[in-house]
Amino acid sequence: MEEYLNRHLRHGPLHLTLIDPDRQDPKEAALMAKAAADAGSHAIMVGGSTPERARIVDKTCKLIKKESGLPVILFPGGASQVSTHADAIWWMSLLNSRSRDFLVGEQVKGAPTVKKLDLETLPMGYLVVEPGGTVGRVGQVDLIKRDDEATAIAYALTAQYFGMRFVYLEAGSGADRPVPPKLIRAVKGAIDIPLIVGGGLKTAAQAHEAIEAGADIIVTGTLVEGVTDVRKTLGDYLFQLSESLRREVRRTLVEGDPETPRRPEQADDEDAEAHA
Ligand code: 1GP
Repeated sequence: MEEYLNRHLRHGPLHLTLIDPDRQDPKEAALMAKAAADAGSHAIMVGGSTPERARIVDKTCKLIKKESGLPVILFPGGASQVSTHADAIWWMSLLNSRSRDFLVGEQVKGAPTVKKLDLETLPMGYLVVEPGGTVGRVGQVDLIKRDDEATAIAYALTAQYFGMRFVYLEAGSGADRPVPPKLIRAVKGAIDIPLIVGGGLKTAAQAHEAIEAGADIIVTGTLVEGVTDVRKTLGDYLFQLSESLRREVRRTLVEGDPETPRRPEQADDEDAEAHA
């Protein structure tokens, strides 16, 4: 999985779709994932900040993989959310939490299961920025202030020096304000590992700003929740973000080629120009 992400990152930013298994039944989740795959999303993240029942997580992952063909990365809110049907798990520590549970406790509980299932771990430092939403509250977070670049950089460097291979700046799912581009730029300038940004990226303009500021991977969840035509909504959104994502959309929506995993390196310049 990490190899898949890094290979795609060489061609431009990635988009991941977050699906919370608690918000719909597994069949509906699978249809959303299929539409996200058609629209050009690179992988599906499954998880949420409230403790889902393990069976629902498992069934959701299984159907998503079967229906969409996209890789599934677990985004666990706790140790119970581990599934044998996922390709990998964000092995994350909520670094600005005040709770030992979210720093290391849940991870200690879940590690033996991860070993047993032979799940690939993607070590990630998870940092919650104002407003923070549910994850800020549930995760007992000392929120990073939106204008406090020094603190954000210090946390991001801490993640990198610990050997974590991704940093995630999270404003909270459904946030009314996403992570400010200035904060993204500051963090990106300080670290050498891929930067994930999510929370409140409701418009393509906001996501574009995040990418321009240095986000390597953007995550959206709320954008496709309760939407009737996920394929079109997400396709239109991704088409506006970057040339490499435009190529993904072109391959899927225009060519009708939902085959995965995606290979943006195979899309030639002519394709991109034709739809610029
Ligand atoms: C939450 O960053 C993700 O962890 C997605 O946020 O639901 O606001 O897109 P949204």
